[in-house]
Amino acid sequence: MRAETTIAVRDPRLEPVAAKVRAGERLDGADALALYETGDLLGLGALADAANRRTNGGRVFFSANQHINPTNVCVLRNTCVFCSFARMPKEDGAYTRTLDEVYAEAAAAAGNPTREFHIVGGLHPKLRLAYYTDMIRGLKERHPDVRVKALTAVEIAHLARIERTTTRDVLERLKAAGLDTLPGGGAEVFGTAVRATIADRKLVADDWLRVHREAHQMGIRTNCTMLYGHVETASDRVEHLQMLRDLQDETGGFLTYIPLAYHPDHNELGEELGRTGTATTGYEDLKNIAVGRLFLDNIPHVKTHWPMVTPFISQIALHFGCDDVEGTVVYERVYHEAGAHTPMMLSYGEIVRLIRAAGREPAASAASVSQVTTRSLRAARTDSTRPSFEPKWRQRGCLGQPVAVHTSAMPMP
Ligand code: V47
Repeated sequence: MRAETTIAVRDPRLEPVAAKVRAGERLDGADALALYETGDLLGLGALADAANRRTNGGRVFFSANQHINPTNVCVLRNTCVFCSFARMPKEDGAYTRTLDEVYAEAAAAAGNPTREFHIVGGLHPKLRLAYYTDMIRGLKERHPDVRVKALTAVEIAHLARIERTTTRDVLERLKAAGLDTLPGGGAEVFGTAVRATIADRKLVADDWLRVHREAHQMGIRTNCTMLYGHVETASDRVEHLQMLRDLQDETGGFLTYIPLAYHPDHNELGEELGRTGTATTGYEDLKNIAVGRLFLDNIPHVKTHWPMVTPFISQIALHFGCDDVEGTVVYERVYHEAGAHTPMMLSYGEIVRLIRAAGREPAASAASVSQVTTRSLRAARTDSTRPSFEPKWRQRGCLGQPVAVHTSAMPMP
């Protein structure tokens, strides 16, 4: 008897969903809605845990990474009302790093196990594409073993506008400079009503998806996200996940899904909702991990973002369908300016300890990693006209054993 046949759910509405999960069948939108609406968190978690173990066993991936936010100047400062990070060019606290300052910040990677720079920032009205291509080239020269995950689809589209060129051209020039992967930010919630409320002038859903499609077609793997816990409904969440799943069916290029917990401090939306000082609840955080795992059956990894939900919720998420933990981070501004009370960084050893203490294994050999396949990854491999997304990576960790694997920083073959 397979382990998952024993999963018990208390909510009768979950029974048909549980039957599909046991049989390895795809869930539809109505199933996802039932999962979001259930009060049976433990039943939901058990289903997601079973689905995760089927794909990833007990392995938990993480990336020894360093976040870099080169500028907080952003033309969307007054319209993305959920954001506490952005500033107008002349506003108090506005900053833009020179390349030398970025290299000085990145120098922390030397002598550390860092294997990925995660670079996101505001939409600066004057910074040209050359600033970013020079930055990536300079980082690669100084840290040849560190991969670069940089610029959300929103930033790519902004650069295309400034340069009067296409997003495809921007991606090509970034890739030539050494860009490895794209982060999943800027997706927020795709539904037009929600987007009009929280991010009125931001890149629309179809364009966000188009940039990721273009990246995938070029062999650049990307992540995807959903910002939850503000004005969105369960139906909005399901619609958002459906759009991600559809693109993944088409391209197979998403590597990791990361639900991002909205933080209401120091932003207009938080004040309007009267929620300054509070964030999402652990219940919602775990639910979003679990539904992501169950509905996004074609995206190999689901990541918990400990700076937003706390390291301890992240640890519990490992039993709710999650197989990937945000990395060491080092220093970041986007969530901490919005009220995240978590540490700015976790050490490599602390992340390993969190994972091991949850009874999971922060280790993967190249052989076990190559077993990570999904329906779409298999499909991608059989279509010779598309880039192959076969994983080929592994990392030897600082503890002298193969411990950490960079799901979000996987190099292309
Ligand atoms: O798109 C902004 C979010 C995102 C707030 O790909 C906020 O591995 C909560 O791209 N409360 C940018 N969230 C971050 C991002 C990211 C993060 C983690 C992992 C990855 C990855 C990518 O930060 C934005 C937005 O959704 N954000 N403000 C806020 N007040």
